[in-house]
Formats: sequence, structure tokens, C-alpha cells
Amino acid sequence: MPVERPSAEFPSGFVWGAATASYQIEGGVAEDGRSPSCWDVFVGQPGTICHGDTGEVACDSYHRLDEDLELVARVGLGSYRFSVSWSRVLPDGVGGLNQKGMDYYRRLVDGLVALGAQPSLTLFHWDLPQVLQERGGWANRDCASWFADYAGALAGELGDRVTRWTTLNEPAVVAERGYRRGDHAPGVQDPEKAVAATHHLLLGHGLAVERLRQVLGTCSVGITLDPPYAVALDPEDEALANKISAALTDLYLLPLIGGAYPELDRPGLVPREPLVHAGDMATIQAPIDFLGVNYYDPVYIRRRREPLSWGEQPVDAFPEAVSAKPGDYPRTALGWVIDPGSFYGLLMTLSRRAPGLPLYVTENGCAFHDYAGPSGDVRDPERIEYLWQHLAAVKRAIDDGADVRGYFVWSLLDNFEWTDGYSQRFGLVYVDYPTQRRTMKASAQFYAEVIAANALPSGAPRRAVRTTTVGAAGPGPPAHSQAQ
Ligand code: BGP
Repeated sequence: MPVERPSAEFPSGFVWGAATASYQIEGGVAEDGRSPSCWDVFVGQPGTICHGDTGEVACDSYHRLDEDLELVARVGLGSYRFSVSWSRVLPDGVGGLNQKGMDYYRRLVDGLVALGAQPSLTLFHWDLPQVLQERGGWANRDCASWFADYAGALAGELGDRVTRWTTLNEPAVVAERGYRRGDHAPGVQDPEKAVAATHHLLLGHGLAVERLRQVLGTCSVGITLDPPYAVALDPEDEALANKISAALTDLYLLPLIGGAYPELDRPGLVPREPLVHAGDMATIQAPIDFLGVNYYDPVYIRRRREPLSWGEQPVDAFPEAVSAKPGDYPRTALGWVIDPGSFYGLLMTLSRRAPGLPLYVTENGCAFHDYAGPSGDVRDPERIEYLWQHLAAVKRAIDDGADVRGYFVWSLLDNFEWTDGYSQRFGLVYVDYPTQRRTMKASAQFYAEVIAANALPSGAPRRAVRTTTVGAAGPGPPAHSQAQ
């Protein structure tokens, strides 16, 4: 089937960015008054992280700010998405600001502004101050107001120079992996705490939106979700896949845009009274200016049949389904299936579900086993191809009416990838951890050219990637790219 090419040019003003997060890059964990976060504590527990890695040094960005700003300039980013370490600026979690910690973010924001790159600030990318974790963390309702106070404090310091505020990054991952499954910090395995965390994260988001508007007046504020996009492995399971997609997406999206939790018969998943107090849903529904979307790969669904086949996994809260990976798709180094057709499907679904709400792709990217060649250069043709295919999906969604305003690659730098430690490299820039030397990969050069042209190059990517989505769940992917 011939490849359907979108017209190469992106809308003028389209925001080209790259993203990072505080615990994943900063290091300097005990410096200038920073207190530990729940991640500092979690990584110290044996068996939690690949190779026993920690974020103690990470990319040492706390000490290499100028170098990292230079990379922003060299790639020509229109925006840089970073997160603030709550325990660096408020070591007690609440109360007085730590000015030394704040200085780092002031220099970062001022540096970006000087380069003409919009600062996109995420308030919470998973590293809760441990002092607050010891008071229950997000399972404690008070965490929502601690978060709003923290948002207000930062707005007072940086407000006039931050272009976009994102309250939370992927709250579903915090609740599910942090409090239900326990393979992320804080390592809690308690379904009641997980559902409480879901509600308190969303409540914290709503209170923070209110607080930012109080302090700043006009500002652009949103939230980043990772809406699961379920695809049926077999055509007869399409309705099941659609049901799972809708339910898991609505758990976080519906309260934000519709002021209610979905009517799902899953008591352990959906917050209800007494967790939900009068007035909470109105707070959570505070108007936002954009929705951030993180996409990596879809969830492939099949109806459960006993006994389970090799590779099939149960799907939390949906006992009738299993997830599995299709066998014949290209994968990233993490085994994630490369499926830009589902990315297009997700963007179209969200623009229909939340009409009028601009979308930013706040993360999209891939890990490959990159290495520096004998002359020091890092060639990553797979990443170039991945970016090309996923940007083509974005462009096609825009052409088909989705209001996508920007795209941020995960990540600017190779970094500490949570439970995978340093074993997975997602960066446009290669980091040699023993020396902390940064090298722009070939994909950084490719991305710089895309940004400069505000368009995809007209040539095809180097190799063919199969991108047709299996099954036919959701609105269906574009019929493109069987082969080139
Ligand atoms: C997202 C996180 C990022 C980043 C990315 C890569 O869920 O928001 O912080 O880490 O995933 O995936 P992972 O770290 O699981 O390999």
C-alpha cells in the first residue's frame, strides 16, 4: 500500500520542544538544602531499580545548567519542558522557600527566556518530598492543599516568565504504580490508598489551577495525562478494547472536563464518597487551557481465555481481558511496540472527547541501545525513523482537525529512566555517564532540521517501519506505511 504523506509543513507557531524531569536529570540530591524525595528513598531499597542505579548524580544537570542550555539552543528548541523538584525548593514540603534551590530554577527560566525558548514548567513529575510521603503522601487528602501552596509559591517566584504550567505528569502512573502495584515510589501496594491517591492528585490539580490563576491572573495552565489507547488483537475483541480505552481514559479525563467520575462498576478504581467531598468535583473541573498528552505505545487487548498463553498479562480491574504484544511489530529497546497509527488514533479520539481543548504532545520518544562510535559520533537511525513516523502521525491528525499545538520529544538527554535506571537511553543527546560528556545524536541534528524548517523533510525515513495498527479498535489508524 502506498505511503500516505501528510503535507510536510506544520502550522505556524507550532511549538517544538523536548522534555526532561527533575529527578531524572538533576543529581545534586543533597545540595543547597534539598531534602530527599520519595524517589531518593525508594531507589535505596534493594531490588527496585535495574542495576541498583539511583538519581544521585543522574545527568548532573544541577551543576551543568549552562551546558544544557547550550543544547537547547543547538537543537533550536522553541520550548523546554522541565519539572521542579518540590523538595529542592520547599525542603519541608510546606512553608518557607529555599532560595538556593529556587536560584537554580530562576537561572534555568531566565536562561531559556534569553534563548527565546518558552519555559514549560511541570510542578509534579513524581518526586514528592519524603517528609510529605511520611504523612501519607497522595493517600492523605491534605496533600492536595500542600500541592496548591507549593504551586502558589512557585508562581510568585517565576510566574511572569513561565509560558505554560503543567500541574501533574501522568497522575495515573503515580496512583497505579506508586500506590497499587508498588513498583514505583513510594512502593505502596494498597488498592484503597491507590484510589485515594487518584482523587487527591486530581483535587490537588484543581486547587493548583485556582491558585495559579489567583497569583498570576492570566496564565496558561494544563495537566499531562497518559491516556491508554487500547487496540484489539483480534477483530472480535474490538468492543472490549474500546470499553477499556474509554474507561481508563475517562477515569482521569472526565473529572477534568465533565466534573464527574465515570459510571464504572469497579469500586477499587473509581473514587466515590467518602473520599469525594461536596464541591470537590467542581474544583477538579477548574477550566484548563490545554491538555498534555504522553504517548509511547498502545495496550493490545484480547478476551481472556484459560489457560493464559505465553506473554499474556492480566489487565488491572478488567478480569475479562488480557494484554499481550503482537508478535510481528518493530519494537524499541524496551520492547515497546512502534505503532504511530495508534498515536494518530489517540490524538483524534482526544480531540473528539475534549472539543475546544488544545492538545500538546508533552512526551513521545523511544529508547534504543545507542553508543558512541570510534570517532565519538552517535548514530541512531531508528530514532530518526521513529520521530519521522510519529511526527507524520501528528501532522495527519492536525490535517484531520485535531488542535495539536506542540510536540515535545522525550527526552532532551539520556537520563535516569525510573525502574530501568540508566539501562535505557531516550535522549536526543547522548550522555556518557562516567564523564558526563554530552554528544548530540544524529536524531538531534534531524530534529534541529525539522524545527528550522517547521516541516518534515520530504524524503522518506531510512528504513521501513510497519505502522498499521492490528485490530480495528477506536477510530482506526491512518492506512499508511505498510512498506516504503
Ligand atoms: C513517562 C514518564 C517519563 C519517562 C518516560 C519513559 O511515563 O513521564 O518521565 O520516564 O515515561 O518511560 P520509562 O521511564 O518508563 O522507561
